[in-house]
Amino acid sequence: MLDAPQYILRCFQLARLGAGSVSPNPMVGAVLVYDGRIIGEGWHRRYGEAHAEVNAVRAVAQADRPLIPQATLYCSLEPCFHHGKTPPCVDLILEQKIPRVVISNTDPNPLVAGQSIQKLRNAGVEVTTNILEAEGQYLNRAFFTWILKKRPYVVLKWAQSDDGFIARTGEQTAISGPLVQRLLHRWRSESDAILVGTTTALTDNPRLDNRRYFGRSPLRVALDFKAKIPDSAFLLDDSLPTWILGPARSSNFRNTIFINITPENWIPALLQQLYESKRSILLVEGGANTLGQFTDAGLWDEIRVIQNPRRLGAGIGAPVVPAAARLREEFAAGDDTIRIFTR
Ligand code: AOF
Ligand code: ZN
Repeated sequence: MLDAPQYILRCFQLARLGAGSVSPNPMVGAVLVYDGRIIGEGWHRRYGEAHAEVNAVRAVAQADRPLIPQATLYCSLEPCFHHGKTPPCVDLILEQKIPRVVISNTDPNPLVAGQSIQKLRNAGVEVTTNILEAEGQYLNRAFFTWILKKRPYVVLKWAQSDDGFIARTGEQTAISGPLVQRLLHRWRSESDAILVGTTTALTDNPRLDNRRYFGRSPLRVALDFKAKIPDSAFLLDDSLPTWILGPARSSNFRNTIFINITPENWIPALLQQLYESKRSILLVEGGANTLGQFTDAGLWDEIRVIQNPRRLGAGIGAPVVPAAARLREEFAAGDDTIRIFTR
């Protein structure tokens, strides 16, 4: 098992290719190895479509097919046990007579939850588990939260100046540089929903779409308890699926839904609605008041702070990173430094 970590790392790389396309499913990668050579690899590409293991087996060349019953299957997640949108991967492994399986994470989905590992072992398959388990959990932190807490994974994001301001008061203020703009749109493409408060909707008139990266745009969500967002705002242009938390408007909308949630307790109510509509990652883009409500309620899983070296001198103060936050990643993009905290 000395080689196990490198093949599991390869599974993680493959899994990551599903980012933005598979939620609320996990990102999963699988690699088939015979005698130190990868003979097949695959990943879960799109929600509702084939699982990683199926794609790895399909990828094996005709000439290598006879090697499958002597190969080792590496999976970033325990193979599934259930008939979901696809047949159980555990049965595929038994049909293909794969003799050894190496897994990073046990699948926390109650429909799986160790049952596949047991079934494989009962059938005489050699199973090794928990290889790079912490790394696997970090990769699929949104999925683990979704399954175990039955709510979306909440990501708070803001950009701040060197002197700790997120904007000049009352005007749209560019804080971070062009490379970060692209990264932000990548984050949007990997989120299922994106939220702003009323003040941000009014001062920035944001589109909240993904137009600077590949892939999809998330569901747009805006707080509008007092119906202050003007009809001319991009958020009310009906161009993308949008939830407005506030009173209904009279026009004919096709993509825009008005949700009457009471301003007290709106965060758990919104998270519940997102959960029920199978949206597993919520990105909160501001502003300070809305971000602060999430930190005050303790309802956050991750915080991404973009730090720019310029000074603003005055403006709206950045939210405070809560004491429970733990720095997980730090990297530069142009002049900006990005820090990712989890709990
Ligand atoms: C695997 N390999 O690549 C993935 C798995 O609705 P379905 O059929 O797509 O099933 C979704 C569940 O299957 C998901 O909640 C998780 O437990 C597991 N995902 N399992 O063996 C994969 N994506
Ligand atoms: Zn499966």
